[in-house]
Amino acid sequence: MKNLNFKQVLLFLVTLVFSMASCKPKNANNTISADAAAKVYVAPGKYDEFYNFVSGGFSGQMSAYGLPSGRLLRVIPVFSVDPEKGYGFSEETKPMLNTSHGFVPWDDLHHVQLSKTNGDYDGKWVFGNANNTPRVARIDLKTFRTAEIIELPNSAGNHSSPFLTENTEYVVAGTRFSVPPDDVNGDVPINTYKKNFKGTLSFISVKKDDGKMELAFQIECPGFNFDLSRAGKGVSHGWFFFSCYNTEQANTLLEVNASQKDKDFILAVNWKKAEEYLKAGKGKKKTVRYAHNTYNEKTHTATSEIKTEVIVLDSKELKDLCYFIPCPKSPHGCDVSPTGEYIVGSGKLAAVIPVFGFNKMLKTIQAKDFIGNLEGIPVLKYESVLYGEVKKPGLGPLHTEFDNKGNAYTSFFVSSEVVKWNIKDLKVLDRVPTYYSVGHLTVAGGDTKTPNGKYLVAYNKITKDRYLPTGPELSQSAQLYDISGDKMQLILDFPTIGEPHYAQIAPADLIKNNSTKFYKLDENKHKYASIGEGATKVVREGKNVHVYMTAIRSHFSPDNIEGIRLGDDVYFHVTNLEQDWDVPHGFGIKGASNALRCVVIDRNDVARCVREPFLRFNSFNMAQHATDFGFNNERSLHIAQNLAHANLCNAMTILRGGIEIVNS
Ligand code: K7E
Repeated sequence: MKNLNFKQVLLFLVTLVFSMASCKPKNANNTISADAAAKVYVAPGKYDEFYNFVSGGFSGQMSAYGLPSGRLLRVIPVFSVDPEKGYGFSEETKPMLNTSHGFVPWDDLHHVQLSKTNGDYDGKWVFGNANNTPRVARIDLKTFRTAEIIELPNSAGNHSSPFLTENTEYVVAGTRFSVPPDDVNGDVPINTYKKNFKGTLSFISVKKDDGKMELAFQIECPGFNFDLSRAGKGVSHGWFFFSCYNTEQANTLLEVNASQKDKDFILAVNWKKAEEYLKAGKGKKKTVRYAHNTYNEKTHTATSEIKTEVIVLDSKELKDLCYFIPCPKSPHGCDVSPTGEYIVGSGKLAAVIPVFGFNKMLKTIQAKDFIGNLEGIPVLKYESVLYGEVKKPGLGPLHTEFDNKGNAYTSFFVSSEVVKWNIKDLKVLDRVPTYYSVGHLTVAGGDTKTPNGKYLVAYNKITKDRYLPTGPELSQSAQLYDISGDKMQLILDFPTIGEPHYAQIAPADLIKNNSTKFYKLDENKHKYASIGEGATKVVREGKNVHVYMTAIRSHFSPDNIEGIRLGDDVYFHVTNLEQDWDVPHGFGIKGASNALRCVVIDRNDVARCVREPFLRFNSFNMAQHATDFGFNNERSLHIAQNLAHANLCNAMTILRGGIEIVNS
């Protein structure tokens, strides 16, 4: 939500925000009743009931928590390098971070989405978007690893992303900012914004069995800003809804100029129709450049391919593909109820929450009840599509999710609260404060056809007074509410990694039994794998020396490497021989830029770890002290340090003066 429109909210309501942030209710602690501790207590050795997948925002990672305990289980590296897992350091994983602009080892992982079958989570994958250099990632929930990343051309600020259709037919990603096309016609002056800047919606197909993504097609829309989106489901399956703002198409001072109009829009897209047009050959091939990166579980190696073409459908020319629904001031969240009938628009600057009826929308289209036409797209009459408005809900509505009893829960950024309301009669039923300035919220299964409805988590922007201070910057914050009763009850605060934007909650049973325990050694197809200690060797190829090495607790083989000469590039390919759950090993070399960081702690991965163009020594001794291995959260560090204390470091230290080790 750190976008221009929030700046505008802050401009208008700055005093109010400050007063909200500083007026922590005196009895805040008392509002938590005595049974809260029991509700979140998960006894040592017991499992949590849910996984909570949380976006890491500017950390570029995703994290998995257990609920209701709030225990951090794993940080999953996606768009940023991660020394704990070697991601982005080992030669095997570097291609995952390749883009058409080269190696981009950072991004803002903004929203997460669990894969769905028949509108419910199926526990196979979780997707995340990169906001900055537009990308979509697929994480495999068998391994909790990033399996695939696809870059998106014709996009900038990939914010209304990644949202999924009800059978994961498509991951959909709308561009936050309209941009000129990526092809040769893209070099245009800003004063031609209205003519040349376009908003592009990307549809990425997902293969049912292995999840393989392809950029199936894009829809070129008017140059508006597409903020968030949700797929239709149930009755509205086949449609997609995008909130859009800056329909003024301003290109200066967006904080003010992009929110002049009384109403912006929700764009309704008939993607089944798009498929028909595609089949009928109505798409146009456009020249672009985007990276498509895939991690292969057999070779334990990622590859990056640059693709150069995309098929684009033009919303201006193709009838019945897109419709605009007017929506009060700068809609942000755009959420669809479990039945698919109700579409909730949350205008950040609006005083009401409009709820649209899907069937009313179809009737309005049928009756051609239009109030105009914008660049070839019919604009429907607000009153005809509107089911009703939630009156006086709060200030700054952002996001809405649903429970299993016909209720909706909306987050309010400015008034710092979660408001529960009934979908049918649109009456407000309950409100609870958040501490403070909540962004997204998530209900267990809250965007599915059958929400679980037991818990709600609010992801906050401000945490003053909630945790021990940590200098000028405070911890990020999540707050867990029990929503099983009539009244919502705050039961836990827990910090998160990075800025949590969106998150989703899935039953643990859906995921935990499918967890991969280790990679089978005889299935390892890595080019430099050593299957067993007997297969280890040192091979010279001109100036390149390949060390085929194995690691098993707690021994490297070979443990002496001789014959290295000045000017050689030495590659260490380390195969982990362990065939048991959770026995990773690390590898590092003192003084190497990747010594502490590029540690191969993958189960059976092989890594070409270090390249040394200025080698000044001619022998390694790989002996280790067996008892020195520390198998804990800081594995990589421990093992690297242990190596430094082992004989290896002696060889390195003596000759340290001239050693410079760089990544290849
Ligand atoms: Cu509302 Cu960028 Cu999804 Cu933040 S976003 S809150």
